[in-house]
Amino acid sequence: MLAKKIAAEAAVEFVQSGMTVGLGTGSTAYYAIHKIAERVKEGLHIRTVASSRQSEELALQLGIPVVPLSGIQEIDVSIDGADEVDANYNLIKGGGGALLREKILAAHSKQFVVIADESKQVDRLGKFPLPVEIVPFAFNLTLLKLKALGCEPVVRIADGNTFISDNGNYIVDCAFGTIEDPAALEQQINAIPGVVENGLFTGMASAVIIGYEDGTTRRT
Ligand code: ABF
Repeated sequence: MLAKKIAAEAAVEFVQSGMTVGLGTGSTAYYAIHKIAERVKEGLHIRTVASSRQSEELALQLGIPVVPLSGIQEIDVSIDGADEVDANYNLIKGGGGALLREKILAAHSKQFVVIADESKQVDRLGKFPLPVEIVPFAFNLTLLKLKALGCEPVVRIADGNTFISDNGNYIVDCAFGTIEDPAALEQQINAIPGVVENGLFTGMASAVIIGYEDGTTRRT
């Protein structure tokens, strides 16, 4: 898909030799990882950390050096996709189930560059059900607390089984409808015992690159 590819490739211009780079997850981040691999072959000297097993495997297959997160202090730039992006750079992420590691990477990145095709732009977040990662223990009680915040929580199923994140947890997709105050909701959800993290990323993005099917990109 052209729009995703060109947004991803534009973001890779942020990467320079000597940097530690955070690799996102998903079909847009896939193109960024491929572009980074091309540049590594041309002599770009970097190390990377990955936000999912899937992205780590892809990077290693393509010859990109990947180091464990435990071995680094800070990330220079992370490049990652999103499910929704609002005009204030607030995001919903986690459609791919990697939101916890993605948020850890973003929180430790000097620059967090978000890449998306035009379909991800929204005025207000909330049409895309908000993914929330919860521990399996007493998950039904955690669902009650989530419901009390005004959503319909649904435990994610994949291939007929409960989806298990890279961290051994469940993902619950929470349809809130329009989210009036994303920053407040992000905190309210994380205050529930049993919640590990949620897919609202507020005030974290340093740049957003949107790709369009006509072959243009816009950096906001
Ligand atoms: C990850 O991939 C996510 O946080 C988000 O859920 C998804 C974006 O989807 P895609 O890039 O495949 O459209 O970045």
